[in-house]
Amino acid sequence: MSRRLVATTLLTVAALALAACGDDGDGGGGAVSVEGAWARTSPAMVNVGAAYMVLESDDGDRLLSASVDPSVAGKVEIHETMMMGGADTTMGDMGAETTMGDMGAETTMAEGGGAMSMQPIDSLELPAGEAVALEPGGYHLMLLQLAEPLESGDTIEITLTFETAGEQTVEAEVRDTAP
Ligand SMILES: [Cu+2]
Repeated sequence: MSRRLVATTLLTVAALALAACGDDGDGGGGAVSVEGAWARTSPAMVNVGAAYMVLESDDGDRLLSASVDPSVAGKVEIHETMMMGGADTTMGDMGAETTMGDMGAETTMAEGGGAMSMQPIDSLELPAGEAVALEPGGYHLMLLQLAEPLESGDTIEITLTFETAGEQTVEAEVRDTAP
């Protein structure tokens, strides 16, 4: 009995050690795949921007937060975009700090009728093996308190914090339109 217990313990330790190695960042293990990261150019009068990418985790994970250097933006939030039913719902429950810029950046997407609104979410679930797209009109990373407008051709570094995979830094190209 006790010998089996020891063997099990050793196996567990070995598995943990392997998992830890995988996290060291060579793309194996629990790393989340990040594809096609880009950020939209921001109009000069607006101090918020948005970044997009496709995330996929083999084993399932959760995006907890994102950040950028203070020289890019003061704060990054995970947002989801929602279709609003009525035409008179526009500015309702948005924080004063994000209001104008968010509306400017996002209402252009609402051409099919109906107003769009967005709100911060605490985290973004990444089901195992399922690509989760952050894209215009859907989930996105909101860059608040931009230090300078995002201009086409710029590249910004975004650090993503995942529940399991930990921190991963990606480069996002600033573009006028989706790649
Ligand atoms: Cu947003």
